[in-house]
Amino acid sequence: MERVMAKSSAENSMRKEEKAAGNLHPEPITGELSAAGLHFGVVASRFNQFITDRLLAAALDALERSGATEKQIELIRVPGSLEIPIAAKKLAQRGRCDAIICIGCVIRGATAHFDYVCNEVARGVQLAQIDTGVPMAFCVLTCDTLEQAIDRAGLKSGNKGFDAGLTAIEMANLSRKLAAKSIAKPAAKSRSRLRKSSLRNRR
Ligand code: INI
Repeated sequence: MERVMAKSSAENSMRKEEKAAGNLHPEPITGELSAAGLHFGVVASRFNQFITDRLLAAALDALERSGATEKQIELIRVPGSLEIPIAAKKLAQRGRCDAIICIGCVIRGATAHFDYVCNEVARGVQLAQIDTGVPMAFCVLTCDTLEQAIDRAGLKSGNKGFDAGLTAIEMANLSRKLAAKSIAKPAAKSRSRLRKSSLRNRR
């Protein structure tokens, strides 16, 4: 009985919170998942290539399924993950890429080297995208074991390369929208539907 009362009081307070949230429903600005008209860079590391090749294949698959052709993609190879940020930054500075996918795989060894490589590649890619304004999808696996890496390159945990491909497409489109002076408003029909639902909520 006590549990039932507690549940209904929790439901009531949730309903009150929903009401308090008001009637504002701003239309979010998002990037589409279409590669049409976009240009992509891919920087892939050769270290642990058994894994990075699988991430690369999945990233390219995501681009292709979203409508990209070979002409829209530039592939750069670097020796290890530590070299990804400089290559990605230089590629971005050439001015052609709408987004860049950074692919690497770091696997923990017996020394502290792993930590240095992981920290620096993450920091480097983040700095590169902030400095250049070109979105960079971070697809550098940082794993304790080879098994964890395999799981993330097409086995139990999906393929992070595919996810990175989609992220690059979405961010490339979003970036173009945000760079434009004006952003297209949502279609008139959906705006009026929004207004009606907000009026209904007010009653
Ligand atoms: N690079 C990787 O991409 N993954 C690793 O696991 C790795 N380990 O473990 O050493 C690695 N090291 C190389 C590093 O990225 C540089 O290429 C190298 O230090 C030369 O600058």
